[in-house]
Amino acid sequence: MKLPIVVYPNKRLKEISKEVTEFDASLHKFLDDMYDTMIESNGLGLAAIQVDVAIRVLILSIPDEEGEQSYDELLEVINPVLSNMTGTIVYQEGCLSVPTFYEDIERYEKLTLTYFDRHGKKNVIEAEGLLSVAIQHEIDHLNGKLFIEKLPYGRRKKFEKEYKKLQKQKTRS
Ligand code: Y12
Ligand code: CO
Repeated sequence: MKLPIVVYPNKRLKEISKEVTEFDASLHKFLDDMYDTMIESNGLGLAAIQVDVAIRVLILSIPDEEGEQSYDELLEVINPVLSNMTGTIVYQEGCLSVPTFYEDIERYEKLTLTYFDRHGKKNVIEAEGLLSVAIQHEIDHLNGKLFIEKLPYGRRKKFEKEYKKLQKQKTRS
């Protein structure tokens, strides 16, 4: 079931999400709904707060070399912790909660992610490149941060002006 996506500047996106303690059927149903929401919205990643649930859950579906997203490659990440961050990478990021806008953002190039899966099993993976960028983008959501907050002052001002203009156009049509 596709869930409604919370869109900037909704204040809910600023909330700090809480740790998951129960790895039960209701969490599994919620993860399935998050997947439907992300795929039907053409997303690569989604955090729970983007569908108005403030828990430390995110999902990622990074396309393969052919640009295909497969359910087998889906990463369900619960209570994530980052370590061993090294290097820098600049990537043009987008977000389903900030529709239509893509901005160059600097992130760590490589990192280690420790997390729990839907059954409460602990996993540790190494990530680099696009996966590393996407993990950092989604963990920022769990801490109430959006990628646009990383923009320098001038670019942020320009973004706010263009975003407001676009919202006005949308309400008129
Ligand atoms: C690299 C950088 C950031 C991420 C985080 C996940 N971001 C997304 O999944 C963004 C999706 C997105 C989808 C949009 O919709 C379409 O393309 C149809 C979009 O454009 C509009 O809403 C008009 C903007 C963002 C992952 C990897
Ligand atoms: Co986002």
